[in-house]
Amino acid sequence: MKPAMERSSVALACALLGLVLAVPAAGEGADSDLGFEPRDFPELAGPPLPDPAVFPVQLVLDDDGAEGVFGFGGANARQFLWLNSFASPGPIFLEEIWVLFPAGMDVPVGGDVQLAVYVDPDGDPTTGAQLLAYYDEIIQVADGDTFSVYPLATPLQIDQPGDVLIGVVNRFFETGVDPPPSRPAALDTTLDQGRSYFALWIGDADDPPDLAGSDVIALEPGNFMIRAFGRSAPAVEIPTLGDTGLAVLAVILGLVGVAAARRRA
Ligand SMILES: [Ca+2]
Ligand SMILES: [Ca+2]
Repeated sequence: MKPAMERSSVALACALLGLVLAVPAAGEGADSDLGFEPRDFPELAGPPLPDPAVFPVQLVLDDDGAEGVFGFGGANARQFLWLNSFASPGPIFLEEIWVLFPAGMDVPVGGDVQLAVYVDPDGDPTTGAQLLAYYDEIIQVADGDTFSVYPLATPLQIDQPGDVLIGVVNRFFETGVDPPPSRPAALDTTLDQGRSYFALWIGDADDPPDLAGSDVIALEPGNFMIRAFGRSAPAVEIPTLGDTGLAVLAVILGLVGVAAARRRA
């Protein structure tokens, strides 16, 4: 991973300014720049939500159906990270991550993606967040109808307070090399939750995708089709003394007091 301090903030600002200037208005559908493009998706993507008895913690922002795609097409196609920020779920074991990939957007089945999990104590992804874990995976399905489902080999215990961010990097694509007109992120725009973001680096995303070297930008509007599931972890308990322990402590303190009194006598 390249240290953030090696990066030129001026160069990044210039790169971002170029992208922002190139942003088409939502719905214009230009395929050469940063932006949103309406697409037809099935109304209900599968599989159905898991049984809450299996995964009581269900981190979901979308309504099952995407209405469009987001990303950077043509000459500006690039690696980036798209993420959802889930309001603090408390201590959890994270066990599965789901991502819906669109059809017809040069998203290759079997292509590399990277999943990343962060915790964000201040609830503002634009100020960065702590990378907890990342997973190198491949795209299972890219039909706009079926989530790729990624069970974590080991449940990820998240004890730290804060929002949980789950993101995806399109590693199947190398920035600047034979750029396809790809917008790989499926987007639900029915009811904006205001909790989706994307992160840009100069060139390819850092590996691992530490946000310290990136610029994180709020997506407006829409919710990325990224979900996560797990179960609550037991809260960290502060040891306490029971009745017996308190009685023993009282006896010990009494004996200490008697001993001290005798020394003074
Ligand atoms: Ca929708
Ligand atoms: Ca933050």
